[in-house]
Amino acid sequence: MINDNTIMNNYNGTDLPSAALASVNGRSVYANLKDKLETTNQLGNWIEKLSRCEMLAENEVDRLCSMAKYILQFEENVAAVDAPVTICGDIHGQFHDLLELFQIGGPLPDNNYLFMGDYVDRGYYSVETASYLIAMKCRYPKRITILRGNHESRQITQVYGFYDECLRKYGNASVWRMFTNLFDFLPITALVDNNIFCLHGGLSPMVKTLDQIRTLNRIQEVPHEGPMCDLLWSDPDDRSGWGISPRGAGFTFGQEISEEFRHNNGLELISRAHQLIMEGYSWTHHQSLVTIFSAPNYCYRCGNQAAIMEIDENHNNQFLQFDPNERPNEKIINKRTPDYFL
Ligand SMILES: [Mn+2]
Repeated sequence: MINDNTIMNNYNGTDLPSAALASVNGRSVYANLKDKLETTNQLGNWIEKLSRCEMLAENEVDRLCSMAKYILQFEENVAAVDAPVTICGDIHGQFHDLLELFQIGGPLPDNNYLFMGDYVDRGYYSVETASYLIAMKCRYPKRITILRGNHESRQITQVYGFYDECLRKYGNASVWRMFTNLFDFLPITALVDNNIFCLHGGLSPMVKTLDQIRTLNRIQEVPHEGPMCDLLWSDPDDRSGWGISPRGAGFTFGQEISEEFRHNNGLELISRAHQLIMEGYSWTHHQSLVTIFSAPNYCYRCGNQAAIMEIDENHNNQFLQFDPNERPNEKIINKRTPDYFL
């Protein structure tokens, strides 16, 4: 649990929702039943609107982000998740493909989901994608976990599309500010049944144990270096040891580092996202680490499949692959797959 002083120092007390929704640690935080019903109805209406790819009004995003902050402040840096759960990788503003993902994986709240970050940038619908996932988090807080990716950052979103999209769709930067303030509250890693460690990027030379992650102050912009940065930016590599990352942040790490981290923390598997995979998923480091990428035909031109990983009660895994949800107005721009994407 992040400590209360940290939360209060970083928390803008004026935006607490008048009626928080859901229960936190089994305790109802609704002022009364009427508030609870109104909030539930409101979230239902927002989800319905968003599922038609219609964006929320600015004041609705404000309220939604306040609700989400209220819930996320109670989540730990290493969010505890129970199997069965479906684990998903990068989405990158491909909203129609996100709807396809829920078709393939099954709807909430009948299915549990864990998303490993990178909801915004690159695709045309970062606003709708972020709004939808955050609304689902508020509506079904125990059923969906949303981790932070390296793109859930003020600095990166100003370069790769989300900032411009907010400006274009809302006419000012306030919605971008609301979302990026909320991103500071997203948990940075998750642990499924104390066994499967999930995060966006990879390992850090400064992090040997999960307890070290638990002590980090995560309520901040993604730093340029250090453990929190590495967890969101690093990549596994075929070369052994720690290497300098071509991304300019985080590190590359070899198989023996994955094995050691797994052994020291009693882990069965490390699950991460962050890299384009043509088949949607890929095993590496002698099956100790899996990469999952859930944006099919990434950037509308990479020609890749997407995948999600279903983990059942006995920790058996099954991958579901899917192709883009075709839409006539988004033609394939370029078949060439770039060598490298951030
Ligand atoms: Mn990433």
